[in-house]
Amino acid sequence: MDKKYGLSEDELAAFRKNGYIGPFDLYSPEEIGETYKKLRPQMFDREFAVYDLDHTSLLAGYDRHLDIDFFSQHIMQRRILDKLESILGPDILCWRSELFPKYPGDEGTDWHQADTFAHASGAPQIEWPSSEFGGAVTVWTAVTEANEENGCLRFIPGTQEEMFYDESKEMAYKPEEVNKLEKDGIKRGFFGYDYRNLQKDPSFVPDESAAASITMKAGQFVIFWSTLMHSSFPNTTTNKTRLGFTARYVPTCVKVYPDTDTVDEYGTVLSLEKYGTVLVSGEDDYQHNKILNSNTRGYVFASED
Ligand SMILES: O=C(O)CCC(=O)C(=O)O
Repeated sequence: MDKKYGLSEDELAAFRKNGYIGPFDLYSPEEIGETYKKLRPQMFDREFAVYDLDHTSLLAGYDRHLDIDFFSQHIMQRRILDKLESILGPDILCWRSELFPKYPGDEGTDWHQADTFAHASGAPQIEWPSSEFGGAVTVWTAVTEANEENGCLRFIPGTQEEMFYDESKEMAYKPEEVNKLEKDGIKRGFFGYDYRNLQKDPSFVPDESAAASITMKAGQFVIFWSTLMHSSFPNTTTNKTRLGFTARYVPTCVKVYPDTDTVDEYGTVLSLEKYGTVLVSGEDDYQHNKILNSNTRGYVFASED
């Protein structure tokens, strides 16, 4: 059956070649602007959040689709899911979401690729059946406008099938030191880590000249493989926060947080007691993962038109 918002053959071919596709419209700038006003106090309110963290923690933006109704609905928007089904097939889990604010003056995000997401925790967070290449399909939604001045994403097209980083290498958490680093004249870091520590070849330098800037209107989303080489610019404005919301999806055959009930990264240990994946599409024939049917406020996950 044709999907109303599915990718066309040309779009799918472009996604396979480049590792990303979009941006696509989802909410109008006015609609998301109004939503953002309501979301701000909700983002500070952690009463129903699945992790016991202060709102100032770096990980406070993790998995808010599990307690904030707007994000619970957002991860199941048909405009997103139809496209994901074109890429991943019918049976899909959302296993992680993250809020990525960049406040005026903040550094950009270092060039990186994520295959198992072991990069900060040292333990694989997702595990594909052995024959398949890993990673997650990421949907990054611009809650505010994102441009070259306030920190839009940068992608190096076509880099998604070769890992230039070894996520099993040690990467020390040193926020005081690494936040001051400049790479090729651009202030970038990786949330207290120096991502270059994971390079397979220590002399490797990402080819910035091949990079595309993904400028986005508020309310648009872009889809990319987490294994695509990606980064973002610093926020060089004095008054324009950039906020992105990332949702990460995998097919149901993937094991999420295999053999662990905690996550230890960015200097914080999280208990996975209240965590679960969300079956956003199709059936789960594998039953590898705990699946939540509703968020912690009782909102029942259902696809949104
Ligand atoms: O928003 C950013 O600066 C980085 C986002 C990112 O790395 C991701 O969504 O995977």
